[in-house]
Amino acid sequence: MKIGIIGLANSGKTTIFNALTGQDVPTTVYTTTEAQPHIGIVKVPDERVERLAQIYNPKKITFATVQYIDYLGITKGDMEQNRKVLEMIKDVDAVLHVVRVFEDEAVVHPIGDVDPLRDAETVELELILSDLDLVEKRLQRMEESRKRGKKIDEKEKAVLLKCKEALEGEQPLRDVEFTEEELLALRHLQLISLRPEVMVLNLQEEDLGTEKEKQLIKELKERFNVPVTALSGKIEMEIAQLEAEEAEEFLSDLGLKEPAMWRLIRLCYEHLGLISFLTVGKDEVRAWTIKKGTPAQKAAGKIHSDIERGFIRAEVIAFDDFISAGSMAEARERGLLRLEGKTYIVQDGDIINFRFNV
Ligand SMILES: Nc1nc2c(ncn2[C@@H]2O[C@H](COP(=O)(O)OP(=O)(O)O)[C@@H](O)[C@H]2O)c(=O)[nH]1
Ligand SMILES: [Mg+2]
Repeated sequence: MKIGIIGLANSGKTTIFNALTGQDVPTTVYTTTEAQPHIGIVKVPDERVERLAQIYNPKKITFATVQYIDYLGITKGDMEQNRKVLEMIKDVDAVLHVVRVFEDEAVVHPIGDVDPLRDAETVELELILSDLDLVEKRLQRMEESRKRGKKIDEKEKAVLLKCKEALEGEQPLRDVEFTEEELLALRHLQLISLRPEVMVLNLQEEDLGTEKEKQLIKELKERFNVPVTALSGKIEMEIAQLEAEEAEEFLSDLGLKEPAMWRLIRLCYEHLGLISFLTVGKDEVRAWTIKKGTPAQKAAGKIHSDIERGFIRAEVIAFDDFISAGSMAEARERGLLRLEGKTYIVQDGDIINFRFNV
């Protein structure tokens, strides 16, 4: 899974990137213009994988991973610059939109003062304008082709017009209903407002867990129709640099249950409708990410296209059933191991052994 971090300059994107990845990229109080995006890959915490690794003691343990990309801020009214920023994250599965709530005189605000709702609106509008520009240019090119006597794809044109209308009404494309076919026709444009989004409010420590936090979350949720969560980027970045034991102590002092690193991954997983299935063995214990509702044969393709092609059956057991049985042999004995066909819908935490023939 790939997640792109966006927001205004100095909203705390890089700070939160550090918190999410445990990296230590320098942050600045002035607006940066550096050319390189920051990229961090982190494992998706999964107790099931750890438990299975204890049982199998495999040569290799592989967690599902998330890749975060942090680049420059979105600038109000600067389409050219914004396009450069968005170009960098156009193939992400989800967008993490950082909104500044923290007050700090030393940290310049690009619009002058701290106003979360206005800032979020500003960024959302820039995403919409950027998409509108792409859609209009594409329509123009199609029209030119048509004039030159070429046949154009009428289906694509229809869906582009549908996008244009929504975008002109300042509606992000993620709020528009599209058929699978329409989405396919749009795919090559890699429109950013089509991506699922999670909003993160970057609070100062004193505001954590307060009425102010609750109120803001409610307000932004209602306004933007996306999941909204809050954290203190600065604190979370410190936590991410600590050893596990120290981090736990620090968290409980602050009244937090877990680091934002975990909470945000879970939120994105839920919001994107992602689940994991597991494979086990002496060589490797591994988690694989799929979309909820994926049938067994397609899930097999995650591992290898040969397994998908030559799919015969899936031997499946739920993680909890496996743990209660204690071993595969015992699970088989108790009839907990099921043989499923290619249309079986894989469930979160299924341990699967694919039988295939190529
Ligand atoms: N007081 C305070 N400062 C923060 C917080 N998060 C980030 N900053 C500071 O704001 C400045 C800009 O942060 P940065 O992460 O570089 O913002 P970016 O431009 O969005 O990447 C840095 O000086 C950070 O230390 C926070 O939660 N509280
Ligand atoms: Mg930055």
